[in-house]
Amino acid sequence: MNPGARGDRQFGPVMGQPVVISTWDTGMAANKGAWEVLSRNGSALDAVEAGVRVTESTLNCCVGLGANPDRDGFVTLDASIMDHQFNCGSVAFLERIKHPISVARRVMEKTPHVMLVGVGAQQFAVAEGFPLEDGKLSEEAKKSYDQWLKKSEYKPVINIENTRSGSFVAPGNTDLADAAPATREWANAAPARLPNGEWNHDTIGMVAMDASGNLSGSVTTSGMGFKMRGRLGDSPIIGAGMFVDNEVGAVAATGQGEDVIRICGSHTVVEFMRQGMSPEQACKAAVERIARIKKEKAKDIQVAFIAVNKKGETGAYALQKGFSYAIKNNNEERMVEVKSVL
Ligand code: SD4
Repeated sequence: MNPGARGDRQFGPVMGQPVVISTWDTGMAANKGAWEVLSRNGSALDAVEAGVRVTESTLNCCVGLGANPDRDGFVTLDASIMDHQFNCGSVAFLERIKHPISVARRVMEKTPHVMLVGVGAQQFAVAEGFPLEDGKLSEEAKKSYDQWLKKSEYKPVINIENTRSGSFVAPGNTDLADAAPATREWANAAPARLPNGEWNHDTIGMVAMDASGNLSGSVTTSGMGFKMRGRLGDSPIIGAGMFVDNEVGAVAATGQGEDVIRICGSHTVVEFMRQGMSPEQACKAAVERIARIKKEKAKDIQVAFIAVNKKGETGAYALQKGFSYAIKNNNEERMVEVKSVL
């Protein structure tokens, strides 16, 4: 069978038409970084690494070492990367390393493994020559952490795992009014929205197609601000936060990782595209699945997917209004407002 054929639908590479898309406004600068590679006929893999490194290098609430810490005051980073041949690598719960995406790539290229976490990931990074940074919070992160500490009345909660509601709660939401105190505390530990009212996430997820028609994807994040220590989201989990099948398409997710993991989100979007849906339709179908699962609680969270298919068509869908993605190709460089289920 033609390797590009799936059922009655053909996915041929679009030679010479590179494209890169990435999540949220910070995607504009990240796309520029990726474009430097793509416009010189570089690989999609190099592009998605270079692109999100731009975001890792800038001050951002939710990406890189300047980001908001966990509830114990430490910045812990997650990242994953995948190429057009199912090679993939990820790091999670990584501390004091500036470029987790590049460590993820080394995991992919230099170890027989896919995923390294915590101290082991850090040891590997240092052995590979990545500098160990000082671990101090950025001024901005320190301010928001101090503010969060005041309101959270943080204290360790016993058996919190047994009481979790599975949903972060927006400020003012009374759904948990009757819940066990520990449940409410856990909800407060990782607010759905930051003090300025914005959603508590700003992951950079990026997918790209290069001039040879090959696809790759990357994600890098500090996860949810003020999360429980040790919490991982979807971003480092291949198939949840990001997935690439070079015969079909590439997908990245942002938003509340727990609910992306629940449906193996990015892989699910790829499979919908394999069935013939456009990138937007496929992202929509996955978001609708999350909405069905979450029922009433869907209004308290945000989840979104971005996707590119083998024809270089792009699309996205979000659960809530307000999500946008950045696109760059030979013809355009702009933000795209994304439709939402709610
Ligand atoms: C996570 N999806 O850790 C990532 C980052 C994010 O809300 O967007 N957080 O769940």
